[in-house]
Amino acid sequence: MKIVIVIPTYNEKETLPTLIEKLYSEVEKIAEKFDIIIIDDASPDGTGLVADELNKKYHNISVVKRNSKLGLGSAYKEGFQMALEKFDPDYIVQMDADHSHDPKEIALMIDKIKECDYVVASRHLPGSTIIGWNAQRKLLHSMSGAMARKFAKLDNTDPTSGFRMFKKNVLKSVDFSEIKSDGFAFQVELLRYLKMKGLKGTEIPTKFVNRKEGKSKMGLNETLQFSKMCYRLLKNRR
Ligand SMILES: Nc1nc2c(ncn2[C@@H]2O[C@H](COP(=O)(O)OP(=O)(O)OP(=O)(O)O)[C@@H](O)[C@H]2O)c(=O)[nH]1
Ligand SMILES: [Mg+2]
Repeated sequence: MKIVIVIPTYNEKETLPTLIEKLYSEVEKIAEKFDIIIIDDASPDGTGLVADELNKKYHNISVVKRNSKLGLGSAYKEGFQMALEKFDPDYIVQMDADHSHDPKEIALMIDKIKECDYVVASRHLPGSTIIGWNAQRKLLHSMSGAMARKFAKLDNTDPTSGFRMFKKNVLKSVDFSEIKSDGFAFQVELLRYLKMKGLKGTEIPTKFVNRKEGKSKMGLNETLQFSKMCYRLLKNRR
């Protein structure tokens, strides 16, 4: 079985090396072949060069260096398409670089995906935990989750989760030009797109740990983009 893991990065030079090390020890046990795609948006801290060094050590890391900060959703669009064209894997995983998502849970996703089209790691199932968020971050998260459920008509317990696994044919069936969001709102718009196509997802509980190194990229601009997406969905404009 072949897996590709797509990781968008912006200023993650502290977190990336240890994440790649953990991915190796976990994913090597479960996949016959696995590749990692890092989509870096000209990180000023030199994450792109750190990724090149990691590839010299591990040999199966493809580093895409873009010229400017084009957004998380835009990075996933490019990374998913590259995964399909270059590697033709059975499963594609998306995850953050900041250790919020535990590579150990990829094995649980593989067990679950056999019954459905895609799996989302949810922070709101029995057995899930969120470690290290302050009250403001919790509030922002519950508001964005509630808005996603209402405006995108999703029934996911955690529609903004960025830790997911897809079967190859699921992503092959996506026309990425129809997903307008290039920022964090992409996560919700993709779920809505898959739901409208009649594809079925399932959820697994996850242990989500707030980043200890580097800085969050979730800011006012992302919140505005998210609100715009909700408005667009409400008006039923794509
Ligand atoms: N290529 C690329 N990656 C990005 C961009 N914005 C964020 N990322 C990456 O996307 C992932 C998620 O970003 P985070 O800053 O961790 O966002 P978050 O998890 O919602 O926020 P925190 O909970 O505060 O960490 C990380 O791996 C980031 O480095 C971007 O514009 N381009
Ligand atoms: Mg994060």
